[in-house]
Amino acid sequence: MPGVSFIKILFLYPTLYYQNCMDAQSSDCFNNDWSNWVADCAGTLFKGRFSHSDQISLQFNNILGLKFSFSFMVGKFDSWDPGEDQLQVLVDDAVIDTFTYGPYYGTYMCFNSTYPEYFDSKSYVFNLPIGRKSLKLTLKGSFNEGVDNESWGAKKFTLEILEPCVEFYSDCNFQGDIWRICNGNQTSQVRNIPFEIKSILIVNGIQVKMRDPKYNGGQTQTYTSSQYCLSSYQFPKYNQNA
Ligand SMILES: [Ca+2]
Ligand SMILES: [Ca+2]
Repeated sequence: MPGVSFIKILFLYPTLYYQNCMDAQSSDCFNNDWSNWVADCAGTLFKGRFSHSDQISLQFNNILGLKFSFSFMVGKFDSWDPGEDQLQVLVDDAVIDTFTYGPYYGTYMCFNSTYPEYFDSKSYVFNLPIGRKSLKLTLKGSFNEGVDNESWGAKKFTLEILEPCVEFYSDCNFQGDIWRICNGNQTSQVRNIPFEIKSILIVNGIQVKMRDPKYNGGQTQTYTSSQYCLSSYQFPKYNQNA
């Protein structure tokens, strides 16, 4: 078993992984995440407007964690009818919430002047299976009339990793054997790993520190982003046969 003198992983909480369209007039509301449709309701930009069976999704790859928090603000525009019209939130195609509002719920702000608007903050905590490296979030509408009568929008998308993981691999580009550390604590300190580390998958907000007396003059190496090919990180017990 090869020895690494020192590996320390610092998990900083919460790990804010993704944000989009956070402010009333954020310019990134116009990027292509989720959708390139943008609507302005009384000075507040939303992705939208959507109606009928419109749905929007965002796929996250090379994301690592056991527990996540997803939040957004929904804009209910005009005449939503309970029992007919609804919006669903899906994680990897599994529905985690379904909600609706009444046609006269809210205050009159924009679009059809007969019906009011309502801005509502939504937040969800969910788990992913260990080893999963991708995540798809979807907002899926079901409305029987068009945007002139009833529609929705969304903004303030935020994805946080509540329980992040780090994965070490025996080959470059996240291939080969996997050695994984997930932690709900602030730090994790490890003294033995099962192979020479060739690549490391690290999400934003995590620091991995590694040290060995015979490597790099015993200096601590700190990594704050994924390492695709650590060709130089030869631990002593591997070097002896090189
Ligand atoms: Ca209206
Ligand atoms: Ca309807």
